[in-house]
Amino acid sequence: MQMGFRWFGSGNDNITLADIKQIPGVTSIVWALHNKMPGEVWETHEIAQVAQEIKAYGFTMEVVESVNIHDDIKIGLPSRDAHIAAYKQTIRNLNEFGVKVICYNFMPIFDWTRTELFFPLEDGSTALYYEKDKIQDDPTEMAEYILSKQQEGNTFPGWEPERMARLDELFAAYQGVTKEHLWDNLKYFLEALMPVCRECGVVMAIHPDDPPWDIFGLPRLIVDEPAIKRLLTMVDDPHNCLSLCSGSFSANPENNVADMVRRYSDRIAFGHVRNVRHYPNGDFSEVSHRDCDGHSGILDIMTAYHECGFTGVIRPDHGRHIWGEQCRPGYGLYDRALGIMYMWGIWDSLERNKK
Ligand SMILES: [Mn+2]
Repeated sequence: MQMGFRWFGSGNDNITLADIKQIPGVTSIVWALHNKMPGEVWETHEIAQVAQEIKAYGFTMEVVESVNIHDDIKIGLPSRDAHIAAYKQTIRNLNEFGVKVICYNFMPIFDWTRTELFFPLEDGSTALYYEKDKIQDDPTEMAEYILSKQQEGNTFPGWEPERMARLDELFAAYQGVTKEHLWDNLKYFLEALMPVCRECGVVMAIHPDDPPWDIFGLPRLIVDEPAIKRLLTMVDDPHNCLSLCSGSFSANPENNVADMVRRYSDRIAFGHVRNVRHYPNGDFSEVSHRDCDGHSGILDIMTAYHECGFTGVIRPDHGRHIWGEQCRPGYGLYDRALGIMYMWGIWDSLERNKK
């Protein structure tokens, strides 16, 4: 396992590379050009600038999270081919800087969805929370709430205000896009990219839908084990992989993430580790990484990765907001650093006791 940490870039993150360097065992920065809109080519001179900063601290940068997919590709419009051509160019450009894993998602319109970004937990910290009853027919209120929590000057990946301003237009464009259409469009996209991925040795690693069920009448694909199986077999190429997010999948108590790790370890290119607590009414809250604080099964998940001899990058996904830290929702320094130490504690102990 290599330990990664998501960093949003100079001027776009209160956390510095110097801060991250002091977290034990972090060797890899999970990064992106956050000013890029879906569909734009990431130019080499722009990548070079970030690469220089990351490499100056001795970090690797093999995982990008995310290169977002233009809605025209997800909808399956004729203009998708031009966007796919741009995506291929971005893959080639990233490959020049040693990028090997591209995380992306195929969620229509909305990225991760929560109803409360600073929900108070019993210990005085706050965390991201999902109240099932608040996600009904009209997404406007939720979108406005989430955008209102955007920090001055900092981007909010997946919630670009430019896209959110066109919500009605986007919903209209997705009218008639069924789950099967969305699967077809994902297949079309991946099949188009595979030759470039093979040529460059870069893998596409899809992030599951968060939460893993349909919202606002929009179809969602990567929600459970049968969906993983369908994804990996419909484009059966070692460059078609997963970013296995324990928190996303385990928001549905039916999903067993440790089993997913064991079953698909050869196609997991990148891991997000996060713990989720379920409430009986279907709501869920994010919690600390400690196994007993939630229901994701962090001990089993880490054990499964260890058993499989996982050598890819794992990062703590979201953390709570603790000790008064002012930060992007879910992306503070302190609790993610605690999560890393918890993961290393499990891992080092498994290593020592390895037969
Ligand atoms: Mn995740």
